Amino acid sequence: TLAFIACSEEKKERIAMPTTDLSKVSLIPKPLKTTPTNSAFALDQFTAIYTSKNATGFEEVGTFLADKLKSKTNLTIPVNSEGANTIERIIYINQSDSIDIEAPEAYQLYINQDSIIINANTAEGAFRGIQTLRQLVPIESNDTLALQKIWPVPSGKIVDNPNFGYRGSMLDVARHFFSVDDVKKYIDLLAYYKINVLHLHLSDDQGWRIEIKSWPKLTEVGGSTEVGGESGGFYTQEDYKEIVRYAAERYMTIIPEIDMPGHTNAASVSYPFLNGNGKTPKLYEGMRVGFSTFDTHKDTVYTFIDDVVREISAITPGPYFHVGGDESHVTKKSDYIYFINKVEKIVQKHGKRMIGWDEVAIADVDSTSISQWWASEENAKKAVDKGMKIIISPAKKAYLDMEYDTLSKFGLHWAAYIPVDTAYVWTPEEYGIPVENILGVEAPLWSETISNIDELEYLAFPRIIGYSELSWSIKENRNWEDYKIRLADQAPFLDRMDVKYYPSPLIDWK
Ligand code: TNX
Repeated sequence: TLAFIACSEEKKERIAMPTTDLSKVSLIPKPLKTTPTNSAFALDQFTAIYTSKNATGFEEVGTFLADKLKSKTNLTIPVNSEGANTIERIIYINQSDSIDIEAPEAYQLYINQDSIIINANTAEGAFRGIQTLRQLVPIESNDTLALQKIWPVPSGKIVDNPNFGYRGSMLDVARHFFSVDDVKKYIDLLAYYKINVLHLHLSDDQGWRIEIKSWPKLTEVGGSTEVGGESGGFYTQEDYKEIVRYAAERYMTIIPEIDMPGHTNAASVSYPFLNGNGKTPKLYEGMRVGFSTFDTHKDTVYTFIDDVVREISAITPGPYFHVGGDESHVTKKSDYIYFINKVEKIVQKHGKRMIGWDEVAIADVDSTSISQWWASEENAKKAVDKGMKIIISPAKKAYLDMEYDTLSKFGLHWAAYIPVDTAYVWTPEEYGIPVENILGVEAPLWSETISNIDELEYLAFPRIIGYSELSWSIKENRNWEDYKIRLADQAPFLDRMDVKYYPSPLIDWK
């Protein structure tokens, strides 16, 4: 038995023992069910990881865990090593068909004194489970109670499964471009909080950000600018594939968005035949919305769109293609409907499900298409009437580009000021959209006012952590007073990851 478990209360206080009460660890998102047994597993140099070997992906999950534990504790924990006779404690990551909840992302975590067992139906579930384990490992080792350093992990059982299968974030790389490395850093942080979708807003009036081999001027011309006149940028298809691969390694789906028929100035500057607003398109570096449109009547416009959707779909393993469809203020309503109807067919032809901002529900869209609700309740209702699934992204609650308050360094406030509590205290199921229609929650980060990763992090963190809990944890497990303490405890992780989060005065940061 480990000495530290038996040590006196007095001694515990003196050495500031990390808790052995599993229900007291600051986990985000909060798991479905936690049962503490008030002892601990001593993570140390005599620990090894073993995984199912015949089930796809489990060994990689084990290796991912070992890497993250290495950077947190500097321990080198072997994965599936044979004949290691110094091993005293084992972390098992198993494929199992007999866990309490049958679902792709469900997992069960048992922490005992000499073993940790993570059981999941799929490697995806195991991956979510190891994020919980990463959060359970204390930052500081205990150096006084054994000869070796130990990181005590409180014992007990966790049964977990997400409330929503779609837990998303959107990044606007069009208004300002963000490098592949920036996107990877963001993906890493999102994955730690179990977010499983990253929607990339790849085109807008100010920039076109993805290489299309059959239409090279899109990036040569349309990719050359951004808001404020800086130099823009774009992803080559190889860059994009690398983002997709990196996300997939973290069981995260990338959703590409090509916004149309509005928000298309950059495309129309590159190929003026696309333009339908009657003016000569010029590169645009401002922040206005709603002035551009494709010419919805030309066959060549649809040939162009077919090429774009085909090339992007071919390098996108996920099931979705987002066509934007928002704020097409200079497209006639009948033209808009005609356009969305045609584009939906193109998306389907290339094997994807169409997603559009809530306006697309005014067209004759299919029930298999998805509406992303951001503003209009009337459009949300239309989508429900059409049997569509809906992604919940209300601007007043879930827009990461809204200012925290009047002192905010970045952001806009056309929808609302969104302090950290407002971002967290709401219920996706309480907007009158039937639960069966809700696919999940997504928090969009528009980038008119941010141009580098530090500024991105200022707007996204800490609010995105709250959206992770809003989409993963059930309502009964969410509570602001409890959450704000758990959020404060994220500071050491965020600091270690060099995240320039907004230090909200509502939180008593550690
Ligand atoms: C509205 S939300 C937009 C974006 C802007 C954003 C700024 C939506 C579908 N369209 O074009 O970037 O507001 O907050």
